[in-house]
Parts: sequence; C-alpha cells; structure tokens
Amino acid sequence: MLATATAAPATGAPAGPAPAAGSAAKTDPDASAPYRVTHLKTQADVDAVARTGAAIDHVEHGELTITATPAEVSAIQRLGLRTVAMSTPEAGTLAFPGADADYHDHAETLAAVDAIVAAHPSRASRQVIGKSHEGRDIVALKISDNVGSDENEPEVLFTANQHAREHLTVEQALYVADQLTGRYGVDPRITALVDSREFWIVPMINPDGVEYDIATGAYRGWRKNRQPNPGSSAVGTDLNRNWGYKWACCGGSSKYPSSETYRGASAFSAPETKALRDFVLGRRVGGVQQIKTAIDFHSYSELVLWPFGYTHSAVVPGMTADQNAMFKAIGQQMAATNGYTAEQASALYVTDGAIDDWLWGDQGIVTYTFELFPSDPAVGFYPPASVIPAETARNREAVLILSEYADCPYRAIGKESVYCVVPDDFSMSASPSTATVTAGGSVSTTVTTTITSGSAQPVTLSASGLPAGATASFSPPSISSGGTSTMTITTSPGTGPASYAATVTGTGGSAVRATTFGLIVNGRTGCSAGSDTDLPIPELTSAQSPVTISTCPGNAGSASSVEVHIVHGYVGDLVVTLVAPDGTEYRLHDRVGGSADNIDQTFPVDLSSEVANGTWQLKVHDAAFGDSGHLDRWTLSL
Ligand code: 0X9
Ligand code: CA
Ligand code: CA
Ligand code: ZN
Repeated sequence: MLATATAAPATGAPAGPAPAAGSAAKTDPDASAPYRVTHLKTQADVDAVARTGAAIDHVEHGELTITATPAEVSAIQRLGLRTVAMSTPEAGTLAFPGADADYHDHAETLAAVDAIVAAHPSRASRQVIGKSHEGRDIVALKISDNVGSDENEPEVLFTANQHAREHLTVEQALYVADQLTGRYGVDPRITALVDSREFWIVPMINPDGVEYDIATGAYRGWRKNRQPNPGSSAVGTDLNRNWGYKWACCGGSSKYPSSETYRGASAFSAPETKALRDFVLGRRVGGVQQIKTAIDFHSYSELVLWPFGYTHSAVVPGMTADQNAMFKAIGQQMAATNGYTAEQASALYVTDGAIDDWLWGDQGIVTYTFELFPSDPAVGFYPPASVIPAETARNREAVLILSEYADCPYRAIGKESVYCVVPDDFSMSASPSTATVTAGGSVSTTVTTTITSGSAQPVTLSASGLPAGATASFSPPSISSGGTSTMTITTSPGTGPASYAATVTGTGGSAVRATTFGLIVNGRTGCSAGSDTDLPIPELTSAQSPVTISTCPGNAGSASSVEVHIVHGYVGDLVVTLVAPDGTEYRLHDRVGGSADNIDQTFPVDLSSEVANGTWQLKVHDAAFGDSGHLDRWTLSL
C-alpha cells in the first residue's frame, strides 16, 4: 500500500496526474504541472511537443495530456498549439477513501519479494542489484526451477516503475511473481515455463521517486528519480531517457534539468539505470546475452509498444524487416489478449534514451513497453487500488505468451528454421557404465546415443583409455545418432589388476560426444589374497598383517596392486610397506597426507621380479606420537 492516499481527480474532471504539490507549484518557477494540449494536426506536432521536453502522458484524437514546466508550456504555445491547465487534486480530497492501501511502497515491495522467496525457496531468490541515489535497495527476484544454479535456460526480464508515479506497474510486477510461484504445480503452463526459463523481476527501479511521490499525503505526480542536478534547483532525471542507445540523439528528451524528460548529464548518469544496465550486462554468458525477452511496465494508456522509439522508421540499422515483423506479430498477439493498442513506440511520440531501445538495440533482447490501465486520462496515474486485481490479471496471458517465445521469438513469423537453428547434437551413455572382468576375459556394454537437438547424424564409435593390450569392438561400428551399439572390450591375460576409465567417443557429422566406461580388471585367477582381520596400530609401533598366495604360477605382474583400508586419525603418522615373501620391501605410503583421516587407496606396484607364491606382509608403522588406529582390511592382486 502507499503510505498515504489521495484520490485521482474527481470522476469527470478533465484532469490527469497530480502535479507538484499545490503550494510548491506556486513558489517554484520550474515546477511542472499537468496540461491538456489541443489543436494538434499531425504527428509532427506531437513530436514537436515532445521536443520541448514536456512529458507526454497520453495521446488521443489530436489532444495530449502532458506534464510540463512553464518554459515548456510557452514553447508549446509558440508552436501554435493551445494549452489548458488541468485541475490539481488537493491533499485530503479522498474520492476513494482508504482505497489505495493495497499499493506497495518500497518497504512493502521488498517484504512482498521476501515473502515469495520464503514461501518458495527452491524456486525463488532475491538479490540486490544496486542502490538508488538516496541509498535504497533495488532488488531483482529470480524465479526458476533449481533457482540456486544458473542453468542454460532462456531468461525473461520484467521491470517496473522507472517512473515514480506509475504505481500500478509495481503491482503488475508483483502479480507476475505471484503467478509464477503460486501457480507452479497447479497450472501446467506456468510449471513448464518456470522449469524451462529463468525469470528476473525488478519490481521497483525508482524507489526514491516512489517514496517522494507519496511522502506528503497528496500524490505529487512525480516522474523522475531524486538525483540533484548541479547548477540547478531542479531535481531528478527521467530514467527512461537516460539509457545509452541513441541517447540524446533525436529531440526525444530534454537537456534542461527542470524538464520532466531530463535525460541526465550523460547516458547512465542515474545510479538506477546504471544498476539495471550492469545487471543486464551481467546476464551475458560467453558473450551471449541470456535474457531473450522483456517487458518494461509503465502507465498509462493501455498500449503495447515495441522499439525503436527514437525514430518513426520501422526498419533501420539494428532492426531488419524480419525483426520488425517479429516484434509486430508478438505485439499484436499480446494486445489481442489484453485489449491494448499495439504499435511501434515512436507512433506515440519520438523518445531517445528509453530502456526498450537499449535492451533491443544494444543487447538484442526482444523488449516491449506496456502502458497499463487506464486509457482514460481522467483516471490517469492514480487509479484506486480496487482496480489492481483485474488490471494486473488482464496481462497474464500476454506475459505468458512473451515468456513462451523466449526460446525463439522468430517462431511468431514462422522463421525459427532461419533464425533459431540449433546445431544437430547428441549425447552418449553406456549401460552398464562399469563392469568387472578377469584379465584375459571380455565384457560388453550397450552404448546409447540420444539426439539432444536438431536431427540425426551418422556417428562412428571408438574407445580409448583401455588397459595395455586390450581391444574394443563395436557392433555395429557406425550408427545414426539416436541408435545403440554393443561395445565389447577384450583384455589380454597379462593385464594388471586395476580400475580403468575408458572413454567411448562418438564422432558425428556435426558434433563429437563422449562418455566414460569404468573397467575393473581382476588379477589372474588364484593370484589374489586379502585379510579382513582388524589389526591395531599402536602409537610408535609396527604391525604386520600376512596373506598367503599358493596357486599363482610364476612371477607376480608388473601392474600388481595393493588395496589398503586403514582407520587412523592422522595419516601423516603412517608408513605403509608391502613385504614380499623373500623380504623385499615396497614402500606404498610414507608419512604424507598430514592430519587427514584414514587411508582408503589402491596402490599400483611393479612386482614382476617377485615370485608370486608365498607369504606377503603388509607392514604399517606409526612413526609419530598423538594418534593411533587400526588396519581394517587389505587385498593383494598379483
Ligand atoms: O515516455 C515514456 O517514457 C513512456 N511513456 S510514459 O507515459 N510512461 O512516460 C513510453 C516509452 C515507450 N518507449 C519508447 N518510446 N522508446
Ligand atoms: Ca532453472
Ligand atoms: Ca542462465
Ligand atoms: Zn512511464
């Protein structure tokens, strides 16, 4: 809710927004006030009014509703147009007493965001993307499945409230957040979107302006931020003229700080636009902008607007005919669901430095500006809170449509095959993914390829990382992606006992993919032995665990292994040695590992100069005072 509530003008009054507070309007020669401008004949007249720096709040039938300084009013009159001052609602004349309580001020907006995060911690998270001039947090809400990880999903951005007095836009953003979280698992369309998209909602870009607008008990009709302007008593920059694409190019913003459309001293001179810009730039991964579609919410006039705003031309550098057709198609589809009017932003009047031109022109994000309820200037910027549920729900369908297009907006003109071609790709897996074989034996697994995008491609299979002397064969050796093949690995009799990670590679026509296959080779039959008897390892003492091998012909292998499991609180104390039947010692572990707990390790060792049969010992020596433990079990494979 807003902290205070004043009404919109009395119904029927020819009034729109509230101006600067009544007394201030009389004492400050620069103060803006609402006017109607009549007797316009052409679009050029509208652009000429915009060029004076006046903020055009509404355009209809050759009449404008504006907010302008006295100098701007004079300039408009010099154009031969007539201006009519509009009535100013007084503080306390409550046409809708108490009715504005449901609007959210800054603190309440943050609380609403926090409540959503608390209720849906796995799908909603909040971050502060920057601070306003007066130091208030500007917050972004993320909504997605697995919200904690940055997944490779098309991202969608909703922003609101660049203009302070456009309070309904905050409610619109919170409505979208509520739907995406509260309807998850209930509405299959929402569930699918939240699972396949990453949503970002910035519900209040201009918190200083909001708090100023509502601070006194009478709405001030404030539009800009609250940043002072050096050398001027006039406060504030129009955030929607401060963006760095064609900034100040075309007479669509003012250089005068007193103007309602003051563009700022330079592009992104306002901390609020800079914070949002940096957030958007931060959404690039490997140079690719992840945000694909966006809506910036404003009020009022019930419009769906697309770029560019800086020019009346539809097709210009940065906007091809196909892109323009795509914007128009999606814009019209959305407008068909909410009853708004769909048109290029400049059809209203030329602006430069607006967010939509930057998001599209600089970042390639398919961005719309929505001007919300009402269409009637007599209701203007301050509709009663009773309209919030219906007027925010009114845009539900349009929001979902644009979100669904985030994977490929060009689908709207049937050109996904031209602009959204994903390369043919596939993934690979092996089942089983690990297998055990005795040296000299063979083992099989099924290698499956799965198409992950595009269409099928021929894939040739091969394997690497096998033990020495082993071979892999595939049946069939070549498949079409989506198909399977049986891989058979045959090991040689002399293969040492160990675990091997083989890599199975599928070389396709347009992608190369791989999977790993774990191969555990057991030693020769009759050539391994182990002990499962716990053996204490007292402080500063040696302990020996014997095993006997009696059925292994000839010498041990060059790739023999000793699997050791010792429970100990300080492995840096330990020296672990394998003692051959003839007394030769092989050091396996020599006081490394510091304070780490336990040894659970398989040590490869070349025992080819040892006769296999006989009694082998694992000797464990505790070389330092302070910790003790025990040998849990060990296995020798020759
Ligand atoms: O003038 C604006 O910034 C927006 N209208 S408002 O009455 N809410 O101030 C419209 C911006 C539309 N986009 C562009 N013209 N680029
Ligand atoms: Ca996700
Ligand atoms: Ca992502
Ligand atoms: Zn606006």
